[in-house]
Amino acid sequence: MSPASGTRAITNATLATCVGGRYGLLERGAVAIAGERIAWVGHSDALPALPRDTERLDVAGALVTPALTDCHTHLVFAGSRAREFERRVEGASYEDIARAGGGILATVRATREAGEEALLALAVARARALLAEGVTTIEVKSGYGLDLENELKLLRVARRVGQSLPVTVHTTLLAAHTVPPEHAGRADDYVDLVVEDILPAAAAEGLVDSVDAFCERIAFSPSQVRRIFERARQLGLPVRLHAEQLSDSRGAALAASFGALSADHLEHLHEDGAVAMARAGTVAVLLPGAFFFLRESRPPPVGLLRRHGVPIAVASDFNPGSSPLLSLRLAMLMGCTLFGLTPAEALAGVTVHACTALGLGAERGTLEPGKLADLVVWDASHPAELVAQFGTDRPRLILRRGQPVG
Ligand code: DI6
Ligand code: FE
Repeated sequence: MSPASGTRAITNATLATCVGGRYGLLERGAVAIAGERIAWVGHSDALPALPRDTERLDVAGALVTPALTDCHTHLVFAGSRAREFERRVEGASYEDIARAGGGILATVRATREAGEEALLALAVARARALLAEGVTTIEVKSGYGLDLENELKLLRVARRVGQSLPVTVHTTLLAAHTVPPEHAGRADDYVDLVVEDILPAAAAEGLVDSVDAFCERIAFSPSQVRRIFERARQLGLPVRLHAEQLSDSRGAALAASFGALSADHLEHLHEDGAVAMARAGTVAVLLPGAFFFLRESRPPPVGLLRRHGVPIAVASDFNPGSSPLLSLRLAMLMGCTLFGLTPAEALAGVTVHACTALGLGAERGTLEPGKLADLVVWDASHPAELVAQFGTDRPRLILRRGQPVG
């Protein structure tokens, strides 16, 4: 139950405010919450006078961070690709399997057959697992429908996830994930369909918060992506891009030229791409789950991103084919062990920079007055403990818009 004044105060906390992309540690810190928003952040001794019925919680030194944001997931799909993993372990590559009609298309077949309610049940269970580890904002892509009816179906399911659980869902239209079977060998015709039908229809239904594409040899060329981004721009929708995952297609620079919110993966990024991203304020979203599961050997150029001041986010990329990783906490750890991120970068990558990658930075991602009171009290006393441990602890308390979750 909420106090009548809607005021809460968490005191005696080790705060990691994440302001400026650093830990922003404050020992013996306090956060006052009025309604949905953070009203005050500071030292517990300096807490201003609050209404008498304020609900106070002394957390005895426990760590408090902004709630986590998973800014890249493919949460809505049916079917399993475990048999494909068997083939990959025996030597087939991800690209071989895709070219032979497996890969993304295998999931498209299963997803087209599934009804909206069945897909919703699957997606809600997945989102619940993320929420349990402190994730209250989730980006959800379409991309396993690949025709008008089925792409809209996936986006509707994504929106309904946000109505079924206390999480905020950012929907992304990824109709240009791969060329569907009915357009095999006619990628440009499929891009026509995306540009003329799917994108405007999804936008008209209010189902699209941003537009993504897979820019890759096995998917769409930069000129095809450009057509999709131009349409998105006409419709006033921000863009993001799967870029430089398996090869260098110069997708990051293209995305930056459209002021993209993010460019994601980036294993094969070159310096000109990093420079363009820095200038455009495009966030680099690193996806160590896909790197790990595809047994890649070339990590994204983190040094280059740092040198040019590109903000770095980390996400799960949860999907059935390249990253069946339903844990943002583990993605943080893998960002450190596989890509050389520091734990501070990993935390910033799932809070402040992840929110910027969704265009939500003004409202979320740090502990600051005026922001939404989405935060987590952890069974930990330092943020490095959130990273240097896996498969274990859970949040002690999750607040979303000032209200306890669960
Ligand atoms: N890159 C990826 O890693 C995922 N999509 C993409 O564009 C893979 C999705 C899948 O294999 O199902
Ligand atoms: Fe992805």
